Amino acid sequence: MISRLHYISQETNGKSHVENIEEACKAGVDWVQLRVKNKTDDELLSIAKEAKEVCKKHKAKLIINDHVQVAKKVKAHGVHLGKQDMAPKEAREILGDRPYIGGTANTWEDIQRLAEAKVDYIGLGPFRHTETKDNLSPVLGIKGISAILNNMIIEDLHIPIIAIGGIQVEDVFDLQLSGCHGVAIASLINTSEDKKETITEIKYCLPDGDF
Ligand code: TZP
Ligand code: MG
Repeated sequence: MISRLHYISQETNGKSHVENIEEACKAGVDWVQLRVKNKTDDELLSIAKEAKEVCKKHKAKLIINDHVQVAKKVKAHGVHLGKQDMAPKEAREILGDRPYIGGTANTWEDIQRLAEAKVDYIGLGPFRHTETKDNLSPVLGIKGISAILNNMIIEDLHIPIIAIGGIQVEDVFDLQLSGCHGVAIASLINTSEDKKETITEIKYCLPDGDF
């Protein structure tokens, strides 16, 4: 089951990935993407092992961004792959059938390629401008996202779409109304003064059921 709220970790507010993950789990997230940039392989593996323990304690799923071998070593629930990362089909061979494999799409062409590769979900964005990611692709807005979702209906493609990029609480209802399965959020949650309230508000705008 693909959750409707994907929490993305960051080092922010003087807190480590693992500290932020624990706070997010306590505040109600059940799907955590560990997104570590600019660390050594050893540092990443050690963070991933700790993140796994925290997620296990809170019964949250752990998805590793970019690093298929790390996902395999820590027995993560899945991996999220951008366009510069390993091809989803290769990741599937390494990880086997069970783990979730998600991919990033910025265009309709990306969606078609990821559908062909049989990913389990697609992160589609950026919805808005965001400082969280470098080298951002052009912003899609609600119009761009809706156009892509309409193409998916026409082509009979059924893959959960998770909108990403600069998402605020007030965007979530419109995104789910446009046909997105859910949302992926980093800074809104990581910088929130009251994570429980923020996460409750986000979840309130999303349907209960999973895909
Ligand atoms: N990919 C596209 S936008 C983005 C990623 C990883 C960052 C999302 O973070 P935020 O802080 O919710 O904009
Ligand atoms: Mg990546």
